[in-house]
Amino acid sequence: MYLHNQVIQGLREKKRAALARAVTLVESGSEHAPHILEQAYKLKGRSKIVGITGSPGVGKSTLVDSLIGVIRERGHSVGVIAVDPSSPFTGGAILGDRVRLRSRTTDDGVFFRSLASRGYLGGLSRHTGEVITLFEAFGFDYILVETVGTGQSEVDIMRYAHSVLVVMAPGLGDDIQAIKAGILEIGDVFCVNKADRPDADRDVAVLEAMLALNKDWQWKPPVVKTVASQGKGVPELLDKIDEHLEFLKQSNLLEERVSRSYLAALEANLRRETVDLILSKARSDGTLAHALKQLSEGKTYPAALAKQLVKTYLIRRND
Ligand SMILES: Nc1nc2c(ncn2[C@@H]2O[C@H](COP(=O)(O)OP(=O)(O)OP(=O)(O)O)[C@@H](O)[C@H]2O)c(=O)[nH]1
Ligand SMILES: [Mg+2]
Repeated sequence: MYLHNQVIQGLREKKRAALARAVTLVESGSEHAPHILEQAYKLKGRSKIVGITGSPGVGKSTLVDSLIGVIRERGHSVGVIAVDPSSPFTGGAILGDRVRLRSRTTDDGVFFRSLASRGYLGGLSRHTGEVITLFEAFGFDYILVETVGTGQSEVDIMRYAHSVLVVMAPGLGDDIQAIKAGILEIGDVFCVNKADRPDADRDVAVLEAMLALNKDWQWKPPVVKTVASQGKGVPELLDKIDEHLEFLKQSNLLEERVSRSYLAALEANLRRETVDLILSKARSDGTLAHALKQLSEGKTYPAALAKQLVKTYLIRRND
């Protein structure tokens, strides 16, 4: 049996080793990847995809750990994708013995994977959407995608989510800045974590006041207070995430979110395809070597050259 058929069979049988294998093959651009993805797109079901973003150190990973505990207690399965993780996950182990038994190695209902977001072109990894698809094909009830919310590629990753959770924490001065930078627009649910610290209530009030400025919400994003390290407020947070997904379904907005994620995946792949196409043509006809020489002699600059290459190779003469 071909490797890709084996992997797909394994995904159908919910074997975690097959999922791990599939992700590796897709990430490394293996020749098997297109076959696996083709089947995975057919298999994918109804996972709830939750994007989790926020400034460094606000407690996203701790919150994910804690959410895993609650999701498992409710009898659901969960896959976690951490994009560029800087802090480790414990696999739902932080909440004490009750949850510690369900470590990531023994619990079949939990699966972790880390991805690099900046492997290619400095932007969104073209594989993020594909890896999410593999997780969907595996059939997790929830898929949590954690990324540090500091730049455009993180915002891009959130385009794959049905619900976006924005995490903040008191005492991190940059948070109001983050709000200005458009975080307010991308969040469906807001979480003020580290509520055991002073100023949490003030931050909740500030956030709610800012959200109240927009009177046109179809869905007014709720603000939930949590102490992720103790699991406090986390069941309520999951309730709000569930409510948001229910709202999307009721109002027929889920399809919009799904097509937004297809667009993100298409964009990432188009970028790669066009760059590969242009570079290989320019390399084989000698244009690339000439162009690089011109650049080093200061006769042109990269942006102008890029436009020219697109014209040369992508736009047909009679267009
Ligand atoms: N006091 C307090 N500390 C917390 C809470 N949640 C997380 N922490 C601590 O905050 C620190 C950062 O937590 P992480 O979960 O790694 O934060 P993160 O947002 O994932 O960080 P990056 O991935 O580096 O952006 C850790 O030392 C946690 O133990 C909380 O509710 N209260
Ligand atoms: Mg983290």
